Amino acid sequence: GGPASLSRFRGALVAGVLGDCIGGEFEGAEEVPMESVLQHLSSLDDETKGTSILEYSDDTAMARCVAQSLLTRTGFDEHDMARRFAKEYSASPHRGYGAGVIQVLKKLSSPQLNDVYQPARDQFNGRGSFGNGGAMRAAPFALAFPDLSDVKRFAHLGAMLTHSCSLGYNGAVLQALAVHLSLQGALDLPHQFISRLIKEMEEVEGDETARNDARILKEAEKPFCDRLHRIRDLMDRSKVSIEEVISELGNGIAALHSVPTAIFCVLHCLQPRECLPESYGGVERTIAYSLALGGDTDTIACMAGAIAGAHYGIETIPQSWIRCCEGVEDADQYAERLYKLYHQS
Ligand code: 8NA
Ligand code: MG
Ligand code: MG
Repeated sequence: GGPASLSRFRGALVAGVLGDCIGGEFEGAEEVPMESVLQHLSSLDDETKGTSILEYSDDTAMARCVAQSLLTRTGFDEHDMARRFAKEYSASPHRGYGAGVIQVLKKLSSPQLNDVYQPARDQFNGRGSFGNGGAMRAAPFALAFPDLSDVKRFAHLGAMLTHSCSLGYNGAVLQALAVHLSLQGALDLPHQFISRLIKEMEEVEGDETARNDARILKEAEKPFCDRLHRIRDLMDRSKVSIEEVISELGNGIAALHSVPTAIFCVLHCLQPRECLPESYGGVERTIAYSLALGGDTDTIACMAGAIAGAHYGIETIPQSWIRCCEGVEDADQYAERLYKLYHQS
């Protein structure tokens, strides 16, 4: 479909869920041979295996809350979103949440709480979390607002409910920007896509707080911009090994070590790759490649899946994958409703 078509909206949310559900198999694994990835993926096509459903994790559980809140409130409402996070956590606490964020989610359910941003600010001795938990649920922000400055603003605030360190919430801003630009067709010109992200993040990371956090954590002056430049260098190379991607960009639970990685996975898989079956479409290539990096595979595949799905659209996603993942039908409905909200405003 054309820019901001319904197919792209559906692709974004559905492929995000698929990345989470399918990627759970390898979460935390240090090394994942491509052979194991392809075996896992071909088992999804096996009709005889029948009924076993791959469950979604914290990534999708929280993205659902974001989508539901944006839809019900027709925009961003921090109290409503915080309530949904807390309620979802207490209803299903065993979805693989990060060790720190659980404390925030428990505090958010207190009826006495006035400032919904306070529990997140209290994390890690007042530094706030830099985990990728804000970024993993950022895609719906990209689908709710046609204006790029709204996407940045609300992705930031939505992440701040649990992640108050700039290295956490700026990962969410970057992920939302990537999905938003992809939705507009920006991945047709990959080099311009990355330049645009650098331009936007230059401004985002120019902020006093971000500079301060980067200094304290001994990162580059503008950490996400630094990684985006590394992505550009890797894109220009004819061959890149999995080891190099991991050492340059990371595969861990910090937003800085996973959001740029997810963006690279999408860019790297825009063309067919030797290590992947020729029959694969773009979303399949992107998710398969993300899993082969190991580490926080469900979250990297979820984020890469959302960006890729916004580019290729829903039609390219195999039915066999859709059938075996929990929560896909809901994601598809949220996408349709967000599409209407986006085009209304
Ligand atoms: P979070 O906010 O609890 O952060 C995750 C972890 O990052 C924390 O438990 C800390 O170890 C570390 N961390 C974050 N900020 C700081 C800081 N300022 N100082 C020191 N350490 C810090 O949770 P989240 O929502 O960001 O979750 C991030 C990822 O971890 C998600 O992908 C989620 O699925 C989870 N997770 C990962 C694994 C795995 O094996 N990779 C397993 C279970 C859960
Ligand atoms: Mg998860
Ligand atoms: Mg994860």
